[in-house]
Amino acid sequence: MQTVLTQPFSDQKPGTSGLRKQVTTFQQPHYLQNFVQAIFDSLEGYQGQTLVVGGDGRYYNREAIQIILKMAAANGFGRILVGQGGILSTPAVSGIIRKYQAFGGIILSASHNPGGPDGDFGIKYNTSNGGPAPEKVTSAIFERSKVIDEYKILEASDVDLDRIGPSTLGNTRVEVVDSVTDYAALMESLFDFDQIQQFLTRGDFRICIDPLHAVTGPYATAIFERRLNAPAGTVQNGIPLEDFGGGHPDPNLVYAKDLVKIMFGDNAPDFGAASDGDGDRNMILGRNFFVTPSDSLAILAANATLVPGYRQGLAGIARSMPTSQAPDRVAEKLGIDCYETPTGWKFFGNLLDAGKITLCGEESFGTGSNHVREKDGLWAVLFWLNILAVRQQSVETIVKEHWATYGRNVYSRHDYEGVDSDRAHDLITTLRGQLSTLPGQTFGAYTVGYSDDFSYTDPVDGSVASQQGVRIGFQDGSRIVFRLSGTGTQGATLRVYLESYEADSSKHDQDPQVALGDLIQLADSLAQITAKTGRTTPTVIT
Ligand code: G16
Repeated sequence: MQTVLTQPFSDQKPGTSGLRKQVTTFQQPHYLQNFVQAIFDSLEGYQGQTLVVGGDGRYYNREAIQIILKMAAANGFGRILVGQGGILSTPAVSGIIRKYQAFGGIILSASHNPGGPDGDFGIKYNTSNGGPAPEKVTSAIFERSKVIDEYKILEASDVDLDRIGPSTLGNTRVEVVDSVTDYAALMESLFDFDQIQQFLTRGDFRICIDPLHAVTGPYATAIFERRLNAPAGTVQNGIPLEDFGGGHPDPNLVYAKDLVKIMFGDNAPDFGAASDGDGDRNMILGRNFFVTPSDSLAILAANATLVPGYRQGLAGIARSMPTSQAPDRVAEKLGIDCYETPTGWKFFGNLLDAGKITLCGEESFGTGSNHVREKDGLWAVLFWLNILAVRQQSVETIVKEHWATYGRNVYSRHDYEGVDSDRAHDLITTLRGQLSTLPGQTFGAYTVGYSDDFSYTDPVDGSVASQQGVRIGFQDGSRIVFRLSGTGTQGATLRVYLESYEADSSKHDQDPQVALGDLIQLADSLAQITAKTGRTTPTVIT
């Protein structure tokens, strides 16, 4: 065992979901090692315990895993479970931590950010409930990273990550496990696979699944093509590649372009879905039809009792603050609580552990439940397919019937990526300065009802998260939310979330960009987006 002297790096503050940086940053000598040691130094009681390790297969995954295995062994973990080839999706890690009662897990991914030598890499720690470390743990890791002066690592040859089975590293047992088996079994315990299989093999309902050359490739192929017998070729772009084939593994209408072309083309399949780099996000499409993630959560909640794993009903649901209020309407009708949390899956953990919620989701293409403590892309796809197999209607019909019942929360997010960081912070600071004067002011058809910087008090442990996004709510129920992304690695990304409510079903077919036109202009003038960022149009609209 070696103890290596090191010096702290000042930039190891975890963001919305772990530490994300460019690969070249992680490749600096000691950079990854410092952060891993800072994680271990912030934990107590892991000697002899089990650690789960896996990543999304992006460039630098294998090298990072070898370093982490040797450090975990040197630091005294008793057993390490690692995915074959270093591959484990984020929800699969969460499930494995829970199933094997591990102490925690380390996930290597920069999620939807591009990969490759010039792309991004990331690392995050998950606790024994299978969920992302809460803020008090990530803060402790950051504090430790600022003063760290040594780390421990074993001098040993690399573990063969491709061969399933046990080996040893010093006194630590390392088990290379199949990446898919446990996850697929968990899915089969929640959904009616026989009914979905019949539905997919009948010949009149075609699906197309696009893992975007990222981690869900092997999971999707095993579940859809082998277990559910969907035709070969149902899964496209299914081989995980270190650079995701040069693409951007972000399941939205801009980056999932192969799938969008098929689903909005002639003779389109009935259902399409994509997932992101590490398999926790999902995008759901019908034939020529896009389902917003906020609507998707609302529809899953409204139809949950059609699915075996949720037949007993829901304890409650939760959504992140910028997510549309469509799920709130379903919760109200079901007579259950709907919690509003800050952006970041880690904020759902306590609510799930306390049994206060069963389903949760975010506008950022994330949906999940109490089956694990991460959002889960393929779970959402299977949930939709189970509902479709029961209801025997198209995706579009199901969404439109939902709107007819609950009204439509018309929604869009405008992202301005790669904005100069100082300018972006100045924009938010200026907005914060106006918050007290906005209520009561009228802008065209909109009168401000409230304006604040969202603050959340966790109902389970009382912890407070403040400055989580500027909200401006209007008297007619419309909203504009501004916040800076916590997952980007270059400059700043300004996110503007726009929402209005339309009860009249004769207006439900309107293009959201048209329906939200006045709010979009108002957002620009209130925040001076063009003047402060120099941008006239968003980089990505979803
Ligand atoms: C992460 C978090 C999500 C969050 C998303 C976007 O997702 O887990 O909770 O909604 O980032 O965050 P931001 O708006 O700060 O960029 P992922 O899929 O990147 O891990």
